[in-house]
Amino acid sequence: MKIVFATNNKHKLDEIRNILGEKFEVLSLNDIDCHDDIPETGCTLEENARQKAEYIYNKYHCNVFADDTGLEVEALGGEPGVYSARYAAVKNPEAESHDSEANMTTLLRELEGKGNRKARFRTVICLILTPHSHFTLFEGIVEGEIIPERRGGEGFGYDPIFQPEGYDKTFAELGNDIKNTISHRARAVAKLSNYIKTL
Ligand code: ITT
Repeated sequence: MKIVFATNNKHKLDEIRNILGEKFEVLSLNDIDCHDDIPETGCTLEENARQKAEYIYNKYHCNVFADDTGLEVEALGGEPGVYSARYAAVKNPEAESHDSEANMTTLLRELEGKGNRKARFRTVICLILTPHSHFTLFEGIVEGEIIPERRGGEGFGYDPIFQPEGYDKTFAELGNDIKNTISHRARAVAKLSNYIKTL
């Protein structure tokens, strides 16, 4: 089955292809020649995932899913959450959006002096299959904590400072093979894959 993953993030695309294996032919936005700046203006992960999937469905009428992911830190009332990609820019308008180093620096600064470092990654996937335009949402969560310094060279985004519960290594140290079996995205994708199998 061919399905478009509506993302501009190459790391996410590689992860999903790895997790879904041979069962699906996952096409990127590049593969369908879509170079649009897809709006992501929702106030929740659910709204953003739906907005991205509907944008592609309405324009190309193809099977599509989109995800939105946020890092939710308990002591910061769930921040950066839906602002995860642009956290540094939210706190400092001169900072760039999608700058992982700046985002991590900002988060570590916000957490300075706070005893509670509990956090979770939450992914929401929105799936739309032809010929119907209704959508289905899938959620995946991994609990963990934010460590005070970066560790590890794999993964992307906040991976060097996120240590999943039950492990003494960060996602960036554990590497993609382990991350892809326990991560927020892997859990949401497993639900999506099971759902499609039942159709
Ligand atoms: P698209 O919207 O094009 O899919 P994005 O990079 O904006 O790509 P998200 O909005 O889903 O992706 O994610 C927001 C940010 O959260 C992202 O830029 C990363 O910094 C971070 N992030 C997402 N998934 C992550 C993961 O598995 N590990 C570490 N950080 C992650």
